[in-house]
Amino acid sequence: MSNYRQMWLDLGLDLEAHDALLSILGSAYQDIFLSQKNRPEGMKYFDFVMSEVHGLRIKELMDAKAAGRIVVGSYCVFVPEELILAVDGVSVGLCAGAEFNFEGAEEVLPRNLCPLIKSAFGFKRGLVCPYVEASDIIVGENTCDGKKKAYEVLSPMVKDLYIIDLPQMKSDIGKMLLKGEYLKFMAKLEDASARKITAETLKKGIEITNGKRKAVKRLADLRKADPAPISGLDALLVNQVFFYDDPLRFTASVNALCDELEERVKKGEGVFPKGTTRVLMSGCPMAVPNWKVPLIIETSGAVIVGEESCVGERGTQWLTDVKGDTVAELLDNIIDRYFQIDCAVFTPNPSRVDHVKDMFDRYNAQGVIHYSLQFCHPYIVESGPVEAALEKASIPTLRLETDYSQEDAGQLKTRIEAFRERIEGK
Ligand code: BJ8
Repeated sequence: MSNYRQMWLDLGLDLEAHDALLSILGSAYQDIFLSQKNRPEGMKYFDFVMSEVHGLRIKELMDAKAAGRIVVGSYCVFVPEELILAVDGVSVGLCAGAEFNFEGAEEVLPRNLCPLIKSAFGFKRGLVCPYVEASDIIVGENTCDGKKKAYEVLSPMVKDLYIIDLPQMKSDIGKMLLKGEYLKFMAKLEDASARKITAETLKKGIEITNGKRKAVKRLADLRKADPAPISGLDALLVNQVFFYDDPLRFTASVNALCDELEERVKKGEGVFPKGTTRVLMSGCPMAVPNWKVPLIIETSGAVIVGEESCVGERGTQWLTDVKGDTVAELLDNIIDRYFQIDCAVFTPNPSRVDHVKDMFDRYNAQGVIHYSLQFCHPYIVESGPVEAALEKASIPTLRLETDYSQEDAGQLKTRIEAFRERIEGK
């Protein structure tokens, strides 16, 4: 990584703070991922991506910029990657999952705010995130109140913050709003990139994005097997890398991993013994390096077999229809696809419970762990009705609310172990 110091300086990073972040990230990765037993060989690619997450990948972004392509950073799965690819742009996810420089974040934001937002601000104010600094446009969106208002504070700190207004109800008017906003976003991308979106470029963008989604769906399907051929931690990592790797290389690497996992399933090989208690995660997204709860679960005698989350199936389960000969037709397909995302900012949001139940059945899960980040009102409030609906359907459910600190790790472990014992009927 030392080869990249000049690049980081050119991006304006604070090298001392950045070194500290890399060292925390590196040792957490070593402890959590590299110490797992019986990992698939195919995870080596993702280990490499993570070891170069601020190195080679950033160099690729800088090379893309030098070749005249734009880099578009975003914080939400409502930002359509298809449109960014249609102007030959590079899409990167910017959400942050570490308790880093919260003091800096709390100088401009309230303490009682979701850690995901505080983390993004901590990274920005601490000048440690090369993805933020490399982005030509940062796209915010009107989802939860925390993000919506925080973008107002972020605006003067970045060179070009573009906000997409999003509907909060799945109504006809809501869909029209989404269409109007995506049309405006297309114009913004065309202007920033000096490229025109055509039916051909949009179709290509849809196909590339669908390719990623199909690959992670293939990975998800393999997790139905008992024994599970891959840990929940490794599967989460793949879903996290989804947001910033080169899309074609990512798709090829996930498919290569799946080829290997298919062999494992055929031979009845897994990462945990057959019969290990299987849980489904549901709730807030887990951005890199937020691995706390999955690590506790998978070191407490259970295996995670799916994620109903935006870093997981909520973000990837729908494909965009590629049929259509005009930009207008293809854009309608994009709107149809994104309007299905059942984020808790929508009211009401009944399809989410249906999806959790469906995933519970599909992945042969035995319990659901609902994960809310502290102060995330949409998911915390929704977790009550979700738990009630699941328990009514005889699905054991545990509701957790936590942050990015390690302070509650012991308490979480006790609760998760008790939940596993409940599932096992002990
Ligand atoms: S579509 S889940 S990515 S908004 S955790 S910042 S909701 S207070 S991230 Fe999300 Fe888009 Fe929805 Fe998905 Fe707010 Fe909650 Fe924090 Fe959140």
